[in-house]
Amino acid sequence: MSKEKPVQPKTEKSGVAATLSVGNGGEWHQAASDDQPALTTNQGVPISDNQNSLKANPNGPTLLEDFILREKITHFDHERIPERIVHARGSGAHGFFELNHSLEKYTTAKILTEVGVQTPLFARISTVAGGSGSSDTPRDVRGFAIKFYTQEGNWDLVGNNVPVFFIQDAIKFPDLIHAVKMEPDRGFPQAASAHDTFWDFISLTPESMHMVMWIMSDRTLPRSLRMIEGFGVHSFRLINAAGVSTFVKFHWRPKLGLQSTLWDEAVKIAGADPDFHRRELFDAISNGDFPEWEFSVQLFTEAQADSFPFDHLDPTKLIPEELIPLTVIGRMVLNRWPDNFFAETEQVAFCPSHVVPGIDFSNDPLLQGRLFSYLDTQLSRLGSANFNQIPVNAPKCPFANQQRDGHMQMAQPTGRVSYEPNTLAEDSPREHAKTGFSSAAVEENGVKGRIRAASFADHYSQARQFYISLSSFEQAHLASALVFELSKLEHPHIRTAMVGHLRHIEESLAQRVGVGLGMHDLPTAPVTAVAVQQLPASPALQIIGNMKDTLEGRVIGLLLADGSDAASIEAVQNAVIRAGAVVKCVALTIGQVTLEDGRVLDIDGQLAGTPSVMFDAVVIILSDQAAAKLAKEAAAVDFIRDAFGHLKAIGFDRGGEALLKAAGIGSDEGVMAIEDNVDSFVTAAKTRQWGRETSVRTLA
Ligand code: HDD
Repeated sequence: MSKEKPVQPKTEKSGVAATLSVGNGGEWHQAASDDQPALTTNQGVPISDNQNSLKANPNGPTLLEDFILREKITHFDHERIPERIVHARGSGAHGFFELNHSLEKYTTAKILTEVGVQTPLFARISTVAGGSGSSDTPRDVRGFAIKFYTQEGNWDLVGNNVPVFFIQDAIKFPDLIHAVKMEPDRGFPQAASAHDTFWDFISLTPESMHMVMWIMSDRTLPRSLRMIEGFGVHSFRLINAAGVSTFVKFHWRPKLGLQSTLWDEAVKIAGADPDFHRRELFDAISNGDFPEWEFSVQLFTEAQADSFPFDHLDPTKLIPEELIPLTVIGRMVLNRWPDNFFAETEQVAFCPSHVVPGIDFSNDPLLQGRLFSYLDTQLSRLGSANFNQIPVNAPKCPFANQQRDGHMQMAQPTGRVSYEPNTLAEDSPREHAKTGFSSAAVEENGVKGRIRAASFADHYSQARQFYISLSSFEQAHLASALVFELSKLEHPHIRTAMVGHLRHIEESLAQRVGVGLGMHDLPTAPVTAVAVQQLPASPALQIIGNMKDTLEGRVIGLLLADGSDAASIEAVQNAVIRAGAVVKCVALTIGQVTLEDGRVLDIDGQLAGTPSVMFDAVVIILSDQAAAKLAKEAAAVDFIRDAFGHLKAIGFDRGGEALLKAAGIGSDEGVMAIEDNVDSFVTAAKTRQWGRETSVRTLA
């Protein structure tokens, strides 16, 4: 549990019955008292009737004269702005960054040199492909964008939860996104990559193979937005006081550890609660259980970079931690949900080009293109070059220049001078050579052209390295994900091309996927420009091997009914809460249940609307009669079968055991009587029962 003071959402006055009066047409008017603010138009004119438009007579036409109606409807008609072309669905929160290790040797950026200083920030975590109303749990990359409001201006670190990208050059981005978005003639699928156009493009883009391994892995099925990593992806530069620059990669690691769902679980969560991730983040922040990430850097010199077996300017490559270790330099805490979703989460405008003195770009061609794209996008999305004046986008340090006017200008500069240099306004802003932003003094030479560096030619070695680094369970999930996605294609030649690529990554993977797709012979692998290197495994890339031994941030579901045993419930609640998790009680109906000792217990969720996919582990505590009744309820049987199928720990008492039997659930290490055994249940709940998987599912 975080130590920071909880920030509760503003409480609404609830339960106060409205005083209503009835108008001539039977419509209700809510009576206002003198101390309530007057409802007005946007011009401040008080409104006397907000229920009826102005009519020529009681049954007559509405009058054009009704400026109140026209203003209200016009404003409503313009309430939407274009959603982001990518990353449209996102959740944001305010927080702070605190540095605990100075990088003064490498940079002048105060945010990276002043230990202990808390820099305010706004974070937005998103899916990529779906529209703003799509669900939270598709198989998709998560965007991980941070706007730091530093003392020296805003720094936007616009990354993903995957450290590499699909393409090496920004000129390919519109094609990539057109391919993954819903197909233009039919308008589907929404928020899904399992369709022909995506895999057609990918099969013709071998540079995407490393990213393909990541997106087909469990990384793209996060259990919670609090349980994902974040990566700046590109190499950036830090510049120190002497003007010397060092390359840097940025990493975020979640305090709660990495955790993913299974595919079947993610699909069912999407139905049970399409806002699963957003709600979870909202609840955590509202409860003072603040999400936290460690911020780390990988620092390396040009000479070190030259010795890597890949080009670090190629965004389809990562730098294994075994090669350049991570140095933890600070932490990010998210501690305040926005007051208004549109004003903040929707209008926040991130641009990788927003950097501060002491931080600079590298020549990564994807980053170079991004430096143009985001500013351009904000102009069309927010409609004005003055988008920086929207509170969530405005710097929190002083800012002043001679830029003027434009749509929706909020500032009202005074005086006759709107240019620099000048002699007429001594107090007007001036350039400061010493403290102002300077680019790294990098020498450039060579022949101009539309060129791809030869050092970008190796498309398979790191894809292979990622695959062989995974645990056997994760490898199986990845293979099954490929089978699922490719099985959805109408055009078999795309499947064939993809399996051909897999042969360069790992023959056994190609074999698994080929068999899963019903192929008799594996297709020929495509030609490669360079030989695939046998890079060593990097265990840091696993999820399962790196899960944290904790129940913090997890939720345990108790299936109860009238007559459930109070002592068992209490024992589970105490143990689970001690371990840092939350307990939610589920019963056939919402309200309360009366326990066997006569006490009443509040119920958090109604069974049909609260399936076990909402929980990390479950406990079934029932009287014999309740068990017999629930055995006839499909929702109760599914609750248990899904918990078992999703490899969760299941605890039970005697009645619970009867229901397990009725659901046809056998026993294994993760299914246990809780009597005298609550601690073992808590231990089992911290992980999935991986050994069970092959008994419930045929994996590729
Ligand atoms: Fe991008 C949004 C991350 C490549 C063009 N991108 C966007 C967001 C994230 C990323 C997290 C959402 C920001 C928010 O929450 O508002 N994008 C990435 C990463 C990339 C990447 C990690 C590769 C390493 N993007 C990329 C390229 C281009 C874009 C190569 C164009 C050449 N991205 C955009 C955009 C978006 C965007 C169209 C849509 C909405 C926005 O910018 O504000 O400009």
